[in-house]
Amino acid sequence: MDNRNAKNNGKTCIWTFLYFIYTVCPPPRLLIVGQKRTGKSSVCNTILGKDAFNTWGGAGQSDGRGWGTNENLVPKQEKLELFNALSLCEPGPHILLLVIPLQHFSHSEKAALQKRMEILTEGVWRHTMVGFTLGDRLHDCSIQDHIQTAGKDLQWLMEKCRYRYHVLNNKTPQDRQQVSGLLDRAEDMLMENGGWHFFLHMYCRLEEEWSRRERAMKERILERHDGAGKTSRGLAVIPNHSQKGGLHVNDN
Ligand SMILES: Nc1nc2c(ncn2[C@@H]2O[C@H](COP(=O)(O)OP(=O)(O)OP(=O)(O)O)[C@@H](O)[C@H]2O)c(=O)[nH]1
Ligand SMILES: [Mg+2]
Repeated sequence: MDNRNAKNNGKTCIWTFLYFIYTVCPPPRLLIVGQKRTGKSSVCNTILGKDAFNTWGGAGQSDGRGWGTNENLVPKQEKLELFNALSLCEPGPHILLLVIPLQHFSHSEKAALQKRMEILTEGVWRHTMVGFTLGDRLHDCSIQDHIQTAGKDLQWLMEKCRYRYHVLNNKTPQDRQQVSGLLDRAEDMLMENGGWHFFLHMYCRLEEEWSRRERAMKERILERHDGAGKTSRGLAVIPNHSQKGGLHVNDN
């Protein structure tokens, strides 16, 4: 945990992202990210088992949440904070713990999150896990029921994260089982990723290379099939924006 941010809420309260780095020695390194007032500091405190970070204000009230005024444009300051957070956990975090309260996850929240994750490239998702806060609000409902009934935006997020999530109730930090469950999940992710951490520079280079190859392949196919994207057998060529950057041929 980088304690440089601890008890420094005068500064951190204006941040839309807040980052705390938790280092279980040795790895995994966790970078905790999320919108304002979603419970990031509380998650850090729960993991640490002590009040290292200030938490105040309404408990996850929706009017206090948000990424800023324009969900489609990520302010420069936010980007700088994000890169700064990444540099604090050099060579890179193993896990990005995305803090999402167990409340309605709206379409605009999804759009805002998507814009921010795009900065980190598509590859960031394989290092991302959702930490649901406000676990105490689940009551009799199971987390699976919540996900199933929460609508397509949360479904989208779950698919992006390959259903890697963990529920936390920060009102019961003495419950150490929830913390060990979270860290176990983080360890599993680390294994799934072959021990690799998130490395922004490398993922940017990979994305450039994938789109370069995709462009080149598309050009070659178009050249071969009189530039219309239609083959002589009537097969339409559809670009595939997946990470592998290949092309699919759709038979219709
Ligand atoms: N009931 C309940 N309240 C929570 C939980 N987690 C956080 N809160 C409350 O939500 C509010 C915001 O929590 P913080 O941890 O300060 O959230 P934050 O994301 O660090 O907020 P900023 O740093 O201002 O962006 C506080 O009042 C917390 O007590 C939880 O699991 N259950
Ligand atoms: Mg905070």
